[in-house]
Amino acid sequence: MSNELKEAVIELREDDALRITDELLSSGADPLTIVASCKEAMDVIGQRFASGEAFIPELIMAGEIMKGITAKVKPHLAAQAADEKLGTVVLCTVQGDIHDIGKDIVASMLDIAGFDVVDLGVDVPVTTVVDRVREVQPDVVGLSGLLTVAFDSMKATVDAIGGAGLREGRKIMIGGAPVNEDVCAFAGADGWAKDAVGAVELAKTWVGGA
Ligand code: B1M
Repeated sequence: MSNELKEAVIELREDDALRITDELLSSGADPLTIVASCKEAMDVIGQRFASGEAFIPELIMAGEIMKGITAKVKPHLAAQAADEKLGTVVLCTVQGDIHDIGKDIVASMLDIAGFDVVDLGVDVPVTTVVDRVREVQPDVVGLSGLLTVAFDSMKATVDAIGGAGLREGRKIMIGGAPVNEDVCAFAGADGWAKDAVGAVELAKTWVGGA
């Protein structure tokens, strides 16, 4: 973990955060360790927001910094890309939720691991997910959400996929900071992952690539 990077993100020092990221990457640091440091920083900012010490502009700024860091990290992840195609994943952030930083990292990691990723974006209506699942016929459907209200959207989306007769032969994965076993059971998903590495491992298990 890079404490220097974590501190720079927490203190919203964008230039420093991007410079430290460059330095870490050129010194051969593991890109996923960089992402993990940033996630810790985002958790601190989130706690400050929840306790009234930080406000929406800070959340927005933190999001922008994180996006800048992710853009720098992605090409280094791509260097480890697999040749073999493992399957297709339809991925989105569920209806009512616009958080996409974690989803985008999951999308990149799945892509690098050999999955074709169809990313539907954020705040995606249940009907859109169902329509795209019918069209794409993916092996895995991935639903991301960071808000507690997203749990209801996840459940509604899982139910609608089942209701449309589209669950056979595919798995549904959920994830996002507040997601755990209980949320997975509530939503009726097949599994959940706590981070992007876990998401790739689970998806690989499902398609027989692990
Ligand atoms: Co918001 N936000 N936010 N926010 N935000 C949280 C989530 C919050 C926990 C902060 C807090 O209060 N402590 C809180 C939710 C509380 C709750 O519901 N219980 C919150 C709130 C309240 C809100 C608003 C409602 C604020 C407001 O307007 N009053 C609003 C909601 C808007 C909406 O969605 N409708 C809002 C808005 C925003 C911004 C737009 C300003 C910005 C997001 C920018 C963006 O995404 N483009 C933002 C941010 C930055 C955060 C925090 C600080 C950081 C999120 C983040 O990017 N983390 C967040 C606090 C926190 O997370 N602790 C917070 C870094 C990222 C790498 O981690 O997304 O967890 P994460 O992804 C990880 C794993 O979770 C996993 O892999 C990723 C990589 O390891 N993963 C998956 C993610 N998706 C997966 C899917 C999988 C598997 C694994 O399978 C499919």
